[in-house]
Amino acid sequence: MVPSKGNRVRSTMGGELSEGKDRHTELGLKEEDLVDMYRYMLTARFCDERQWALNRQGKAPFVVPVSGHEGAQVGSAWAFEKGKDVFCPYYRDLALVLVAGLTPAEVFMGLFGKAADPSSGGRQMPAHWGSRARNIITGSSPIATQVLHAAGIALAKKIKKSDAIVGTWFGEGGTSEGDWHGAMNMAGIHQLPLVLVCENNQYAISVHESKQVAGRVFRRAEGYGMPGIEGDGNDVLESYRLTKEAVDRARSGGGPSLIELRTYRFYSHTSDDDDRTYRSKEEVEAAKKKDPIPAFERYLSSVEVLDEHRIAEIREEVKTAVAEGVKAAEEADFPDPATAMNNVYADLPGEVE
Ligand SMILES: Cc1ncc(C[n+]2csc(CCOP(=O)(O)OP(=O)(O)O)c2C)c(N)n1
Ligand SMILES: [Mg+2]
Repeated sequence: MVPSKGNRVRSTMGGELSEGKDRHTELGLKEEDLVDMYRYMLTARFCDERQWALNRQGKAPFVVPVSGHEGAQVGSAWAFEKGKDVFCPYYRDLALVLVAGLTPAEVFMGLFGKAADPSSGGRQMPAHWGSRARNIITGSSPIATQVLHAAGIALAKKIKKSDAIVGTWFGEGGTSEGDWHGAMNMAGIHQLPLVLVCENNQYAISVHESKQVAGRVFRRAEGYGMPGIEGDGNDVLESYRLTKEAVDRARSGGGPSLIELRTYRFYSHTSDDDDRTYRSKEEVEAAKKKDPIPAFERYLSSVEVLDEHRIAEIREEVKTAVAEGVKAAEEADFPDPATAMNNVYADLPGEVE
């Protein structure tokens, strides 16, 4: 179904994947795709748990948790073509960059600031992933700047008549930024091959959505001449379906789309935040009942793709792969101090008096 401009398309799942109904075949997804999607969701979750523990052990300076967002990220990322399309993520997109091609070892290289970090050789802030080989554009820290980068890259793709498209991801807080509105405006005017995905987790650090957006995020699309679509981000298949429609539209010259995927983050904003100061334990517990991972496990069981035994095996396999990634990154070298000024100055400045 292709929504008309500004139309609302509602997910019918309400945080629960419908069971016993083969939705994935209708979406053109094979059983192998489903198992891979599940593995990526688990990989992100286990990386998150490890990085949080490493932070508390004093081994990782700064961590941005993904837990809760895995359905929205894996589902939306799955709609793009790896090796061709361009990914402009934000700091919460750990599951997304894994789908785009980063390995757990590379993620932890970045976290520890090791030389083999593909984002920057250990120079970027953690969670600002990038990889030239995978078309992942490392972001700037001011929120929503990646949306402008994405619009610029999409304009270049259009001018060059490339059939590659661009995806960009951001939180609902990011949609208050001037950069976001500028990018939306350019995308609409030039009908850019761009898919904009909002992971609405209801908070921008401590600021609730009700103090951030007077209306609804997806409705903002209408003002910029593009379809605005809302869906359940805890439902990985729904996230895929809505994004795939937008990707197909963008690739066939139909212009940009804004997709709002509603979800929740289970931990604090970052390792430097304490969410107990602005939301209740009960609210967090209620949100965890809609955890996208057990919801997908129930779906996989109901369509007989995975049984309980196989789920337990895959969980162990993924946990081991993540632990190996952590170990490889822990053992890797830090950058040579002599390279500290590489890519900073064309000519090294003289000594400062
Ligand atoms: C321009 C700018 N203002 C403020 C900040 C501080 N800041 C970092 S993340 C963040 C919250 C963003 O929330 P949202 O876009 O909803 O994404 P979420 O973290 O919830 O996934 C803020 C205010 C910043 N990095 N850049
Ligand atoms: Mg948010």
